[in-house]
Amino acid sequence: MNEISAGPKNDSQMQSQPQPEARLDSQAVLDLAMDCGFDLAGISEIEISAHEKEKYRRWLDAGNHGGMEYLKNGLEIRENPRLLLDTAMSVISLGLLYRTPETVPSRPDCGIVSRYALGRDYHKVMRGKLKDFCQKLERMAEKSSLRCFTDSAPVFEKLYAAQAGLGVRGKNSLVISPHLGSEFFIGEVLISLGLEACKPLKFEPCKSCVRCVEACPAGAILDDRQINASKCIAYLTIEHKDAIPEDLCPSVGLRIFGCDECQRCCPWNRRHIYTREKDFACRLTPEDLRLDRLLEMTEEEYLKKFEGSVIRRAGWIRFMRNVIVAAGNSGNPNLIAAVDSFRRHDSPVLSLQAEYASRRLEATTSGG
Ligand code: B12
Ligand code: SF4
Repeated sequence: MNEISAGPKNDSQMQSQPQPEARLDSQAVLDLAMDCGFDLAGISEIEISAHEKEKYRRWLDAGNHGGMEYLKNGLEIRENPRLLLDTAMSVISLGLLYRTPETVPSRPDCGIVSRYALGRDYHKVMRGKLKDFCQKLERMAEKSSLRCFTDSAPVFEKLYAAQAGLGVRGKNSLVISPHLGSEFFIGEVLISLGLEACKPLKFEPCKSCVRCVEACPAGAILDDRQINASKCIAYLTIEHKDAIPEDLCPSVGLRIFGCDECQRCCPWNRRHIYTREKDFACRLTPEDLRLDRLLEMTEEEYLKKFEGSVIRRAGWIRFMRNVIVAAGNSGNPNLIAAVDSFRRHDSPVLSLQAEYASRRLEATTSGG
């Protein structure tokens, strides 16, 4: 395994004027994060600028969030994170790399699962690590109050991570670290102490590069480091509740959970630097992802197969919907009967999706 460079650890990245209320050495906090197994760590102030708030509201107003109403409902907390911890002064952002040397080789008869979902559910892994970090931090800063999150509260995780110097936002909207690329999860700890903040990195990852914009099968990447989530395949296969609209199905291809295209093509992800986290080791093989087998999978089998995996969070209906879409895109005539059988399914999501997929399979396999 290659050595992973730690996040901002040296004093030169700290702001010159420590805040008067700081009672904890920021460098000690960053060192503790590394000792707890995180790959990146940084500290920022908790305030969100009016410009960011406005930008986010405009993104919502344009309908880019699709059906993710929680992004709208959590607006008040996002804009005022002290509603999560009223004494919070600083945010400690933490990054955990998930890139593994092994992935599932692509095969035309198999569905594709995004890299972040190949191992143990990252919420569980991050939660365990954050808990350990917070317990140790509490011992260092006895009278402080802490709360930690990872994808579990309306918090601008990418924004804080960028402000804390973990990386810089790329055109695909993700935070790219000059050391690790973008294949890392973000978690954060809100703390009642005013810690000395790190400086954002002076690093421009994208410049004139448009690889991700061109590679995105859904044309979902907008200007200004944002995406139209309602078209993004990760949204369609994970968050979207209903049948995937017929016109968007071709872009999904064989992807049955998430999408990696805008990261796979990114030059910052080319380095052979891998996670140290054993729980992220790939648990799936091509045999697990054979579309003919998945089309026959019962809910019980699904729950068993994906126990401990983030895939289980989608639920059987959404997952089978994705398998039906992929089967429809496969051009494999052997899957027609299995797809057709879902047209009479009690779930309107599955029956409608099967109708679209059957149409597409018939058209592609009959040369029409
Ligand atoms: C909703 C959501 C999604 C949605 C929407 C994604 C999106 N880009 O908005 C969907 C379902 C599509 C999605 C997909 C994925 N997601 Co997601 N997702 C989230 C979630 C819960 C909220 C993101 C959000 O607020 N989006 C709304 C947009 C408008 O917000 P924003 O992009 O942060 O932009 C705001 C500011 O940052 C600012 N801003 C914009 N541009 C710039 C530029 C500069 C210079 C600055 C300073 C600020 C700035 O303006 C905006 C408004 O203020 C976060 C967790 C969290 N709580 O943050 C994870 C999160 C962003 N997802 C993550 C991951 C891993 C993914 C996937 C890679 C999973 C996969 N393989 O399928 C894909 C990647 C797709 C992509 N290109 O974004 C990670 C990203 C880690 C990283 N290194 O960046 C996060 C942080 C989860 C985590 N805890 O690790 N996701
Ligand atoms: S995850 Fe896939 S669909 Fe979404 S923006 Fe990236 S390349 Fe496009």
